Amino acid sequence: MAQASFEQVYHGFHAATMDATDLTHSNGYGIIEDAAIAVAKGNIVWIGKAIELPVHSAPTSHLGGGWVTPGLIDCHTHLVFGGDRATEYEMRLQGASYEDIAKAGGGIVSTVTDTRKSSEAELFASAKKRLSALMSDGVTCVEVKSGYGLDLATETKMLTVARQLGNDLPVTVRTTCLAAHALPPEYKGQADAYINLVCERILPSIAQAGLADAVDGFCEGIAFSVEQIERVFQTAQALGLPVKLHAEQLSDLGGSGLAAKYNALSSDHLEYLSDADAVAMAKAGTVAVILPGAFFCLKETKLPPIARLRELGVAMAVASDANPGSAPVLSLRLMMSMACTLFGLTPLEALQGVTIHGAKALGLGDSHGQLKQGFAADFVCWDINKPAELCYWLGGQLVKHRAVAGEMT
Ligand code: DI6
Ligand code: FE
Repeated sequence: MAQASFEQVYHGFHAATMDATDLTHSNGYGIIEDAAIAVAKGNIVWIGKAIELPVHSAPTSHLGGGWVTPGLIDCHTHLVFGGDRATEYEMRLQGASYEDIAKAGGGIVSTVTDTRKSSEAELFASAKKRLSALMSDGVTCVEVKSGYGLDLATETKMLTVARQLGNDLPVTVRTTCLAAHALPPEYKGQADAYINLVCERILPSIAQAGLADAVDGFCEGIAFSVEQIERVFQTAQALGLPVKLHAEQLSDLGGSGLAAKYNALSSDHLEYLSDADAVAMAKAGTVAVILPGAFFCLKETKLPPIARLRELGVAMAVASDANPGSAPVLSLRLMMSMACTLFGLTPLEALQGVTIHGAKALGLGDSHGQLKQGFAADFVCWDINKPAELCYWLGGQLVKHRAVAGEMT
């Protein structure tokens, strides 16, 4: 009998495949009890019940029980930055608001100063520590944004470091140029001139160097207007790069409607999202990325319109927003928990948010975020008895095994 050409077989676990097309086994998790996964060339080449495995002669590992899910995808982070903002955190605890601090020259701009001063090696070393924490809690794919450079040299430095993280560590890294994150101090009072720099110089150069997989902006009273972001999106489109947006985090400027108009991969934050823009996102297939860590850290009280997004069928992703100001977050699983407790997602929606929908928010919906033939063999084996435990436990070490491109890491 012909043998299947597997390179490695894993068994000894139940699987929650999150497979969108084959939900016959369960209630949305794509459950396969007593499952096996066969891999070759970094991809899943067979998945099903272990007793149905085809004849093969590949090495076989028993994972010792527990549940296997797709590796977690953190689709919104700012992991590369210099310094920290613990002092600003103490100021906020004393009553200063995030916007007050930003207006007084602190906030994002203080991280810009520290990031400009840091060498590539320093940025790599500090980001590696934070990324390692996310990875040890189950992340196998992460998006990393620039946006603390706000000049060509430093934006380039940040994205080079982000690419290097992906080359050196067992994790897939997608990079996003967020040059339109804040107004650099040298452009005070000249936001349009800075947007000229972003569109005429920074984005073309970053695109030419192949350093960005997408382009992002911050549409907000303390950052850029819809008109300014539209110029950034037009430039991105001309350069062939997909867009995403920080929108409706602190107020409703209508950024998400603009994002939908440009077929953005995602619109992120969304506490102040209007109904019209939610409808526009649904029509465009733009993913709603919810960031409960920033909501929690800023003691935000306005909730994103989760029930409406659900009703409209907008895919909801959950991400860490890991950054030194509004979300010093080092666990994506904790964000799943907060997405349930603070925002009312179900544990199933939270897991979809860091797998199938996280992948979609990165343009990786056809290769990542599901355990399925032809998809990347990125998965995590968890020491749990049911998938809802991923949201239920706060902290702790639940990861038993982690595989990226079929290799245990
Ligand atoms: N919103 C955020 O959550 C991050 N950027 C943004 O536009 C926060 C960035 C920071 O405070 O350093
Ligand atoms: Fe962010």
